[in-house]
Amino acid sequence: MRYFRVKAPKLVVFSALPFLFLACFSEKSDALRPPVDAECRIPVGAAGSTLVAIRDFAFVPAQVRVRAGEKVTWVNCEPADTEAHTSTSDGPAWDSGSMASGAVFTHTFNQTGTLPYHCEPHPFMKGTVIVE
Ligand SMILES: [Cu+2]
Repeated sequence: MRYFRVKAPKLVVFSALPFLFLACFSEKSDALRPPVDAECRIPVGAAGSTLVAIRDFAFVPAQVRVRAGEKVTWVNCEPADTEAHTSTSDGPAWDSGSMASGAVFTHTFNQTGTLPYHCEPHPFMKGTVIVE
């Protein structure tokens, strides 16, 4: 009988990575699964919010679409030794203030419109909330 080397374990590790990443900010993971890691806890109160992760100096996803009256929650998923971020409207609509690793900020969007925002310390970090 011939012996075949099985490469499956490596494949399993790689195919699991996208799911681990998604689990960080998927609102479906809320309350159903334990936090993925210490830096990125999904807050229980975020159920019903559209979640935006802050990770690798970017807002993920960079654009979200909500209906008027709905909430968006930002979660800082960076490692503990990373500089703080903010979620700051380009206009006066909202400003999270400094968000350290693990911090959570929620804003309710009552007015329709396209609202660009950025991170104060890192202006290259940009995102958009579209309120319909
Ligand atoms: Cu930042």
